[in-house]
Amino acid sequence: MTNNDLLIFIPTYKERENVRLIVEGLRYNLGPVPILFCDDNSPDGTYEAIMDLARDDGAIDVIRRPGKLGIGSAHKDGIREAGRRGYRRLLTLDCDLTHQPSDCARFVACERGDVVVGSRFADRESLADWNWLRKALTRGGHLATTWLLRLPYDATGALRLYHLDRLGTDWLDSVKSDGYAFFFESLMVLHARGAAIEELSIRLPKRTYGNSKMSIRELFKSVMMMLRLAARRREITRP
Ligand SMILES: Nc1nc2c(ncn2[C@@H]2O[C@H](COP(=O)(O)OP(=O)(O)OP(=O)(O)O)[C@@H](O)[C@H]2O)c(=O)[nH]1
Ligand SMILES: [Mg+2]
Repeated sequence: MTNNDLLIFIPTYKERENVRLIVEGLRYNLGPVPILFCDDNSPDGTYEAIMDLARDDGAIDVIRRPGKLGIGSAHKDGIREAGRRGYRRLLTLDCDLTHQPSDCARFVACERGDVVVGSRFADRESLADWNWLRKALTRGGHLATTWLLRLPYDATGALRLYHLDRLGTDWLDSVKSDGYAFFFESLMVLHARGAAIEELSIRLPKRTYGNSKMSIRELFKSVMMMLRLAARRREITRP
């Protein structure tokens, strides 16, 4: 693996307890791969916790933004930064250990496709630890992206491997969402551009520390974005 082969990107908002655990898990499973965090000035000291880790580990870096600008905008900044730094591949994941570092190793080993996304629907046991409400919301989101956006993938997850050497980053200019809708909008744009999308089955334990940042308001905004994208689907997917 060359120095510019792989970057790991992790957005954080109020994840102080989780940053050390995720870094330990990634180091154990993937070795000294560079990790870039994007923290939105979390009020709980997440940035300081990342800087503590970075003092002992030179392969940890962080973008600090002035306030909570949204998970989608963090992913866009991370992907663009990886492109600017010349990385061939970018692995993205959540900080809360729902994306398991052992699964990340399978993504990194996957050379198929232009983008590899984690699937929570290929294996019946993927969401075994979750309560019925989160399962219902996740399955509902999956049905909606499958039928309204015609995306035959798990389009709402953040565990992804982008082969930036094949995709570049210009496609991001077409992705407007700064919130959770980023995940399905980005996949729709990539799908429309003919990118090869691969899926790997993943199992998600539920969050152990910290709280979900997905508010009712964020959920509502994502649903509205999905309806807008569904209405524009033919225009977006026209060759
Ligand atoms: N930089 C940044 N990170 C964010 C923002 N919103 C969420 N995140 C991070 O994005 C990741 C996913 O957010 P979660 O709150 O876990 O969302 P979720 O997975 O839908 O919710 P849970 O299932 O309850 O964990 C976590 O690492 C968050 O800290 C944001 O506005 N800015
Ligand atoms: Mg989560």
